[in-house]
Amino acid sequence: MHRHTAIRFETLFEEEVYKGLTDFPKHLSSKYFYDEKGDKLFQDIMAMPEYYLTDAEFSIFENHTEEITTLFRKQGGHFNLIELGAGDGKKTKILLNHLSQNGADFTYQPIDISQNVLNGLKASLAKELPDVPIQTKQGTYFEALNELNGSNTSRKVILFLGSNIGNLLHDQAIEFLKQVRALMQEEDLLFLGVDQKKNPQTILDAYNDKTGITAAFNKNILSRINAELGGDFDVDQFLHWEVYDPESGTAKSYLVSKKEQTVTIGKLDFQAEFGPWETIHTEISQKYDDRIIMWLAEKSGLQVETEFTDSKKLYKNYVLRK
Ligand code: AVI
Repeated sequence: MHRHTAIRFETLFEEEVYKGLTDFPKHLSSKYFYDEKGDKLFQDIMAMPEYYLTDAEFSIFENHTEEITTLFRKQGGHFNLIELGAGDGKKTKILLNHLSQNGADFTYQPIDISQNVLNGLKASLAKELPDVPIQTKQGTYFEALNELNGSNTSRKVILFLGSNIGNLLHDQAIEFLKQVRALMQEEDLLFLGVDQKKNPQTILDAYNDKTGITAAFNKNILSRINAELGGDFDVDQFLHWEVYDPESGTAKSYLVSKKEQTVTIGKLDFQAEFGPWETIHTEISQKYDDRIIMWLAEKSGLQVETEFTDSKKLYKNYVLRK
């Protein structure tokens, strides 16, 4: 039975879990994959051979270091290299190293929701690239961007890598890009990493690896509900399922209930009923081509200045301006 009286939620997580599991069809947001265990599983995904995205972006940075850093330095003077959702900074370190060795006047400003991630990044940079000035900001992209903007007038180069934009629906991506644009000056750059449309099988393999790491990552959202909201999901009774539509370029992840079952979520004081093979939609990972990117840029008032790709054209980094 669902509780239909007005419920007071203590956190957005509680509210979204309740709404998502009482909706039809059911859904949960992929932003909740990332607790400590989820962060670790995502690191494992990035290291898998099937997950070509990370290697492709890494190779773009390695093969085009000079051109990319020259673009960043084009206007001269001090600039802030801001990274939205920095993670372990592995790819960015290639650029940081090159900039620092060539005497660029810049400050690296990684933004991440997780202080844990930022501490790790700070420690590894202090060891590997001690000359790079770093200023970390914990928070959501916009809180942190706004704060950085208010406190500093330096030129900005904003990095949004790893096809993170692909986890947003087109409307959300446009809203996001518009908000980034509002914080940009004429001379600022947005450096955007996006996965490309390709052989559909390559995409399905990347999001449904045989070792089951992606399945564990997807199911981690249920484990989180168990741990944080007193849920009793039996994660083995759900199947990780991936589909890819080559026309729209949208990969979608689901958790599929293997049987009729009832799950109690203690903290929310409600029970979610699942029919056999009922789905919970958990994530989209959008794939793009130049036309989609041009359309997104136009809708959000940005212009594509140039782009970089890897030898197999699996992935692209676009440079955008206001
Ligand atoms: C973080 N994000 C860009 C990843 C992606 O490719 O959509 C998350 C992920 N989901 C499954 N595998 C990786």
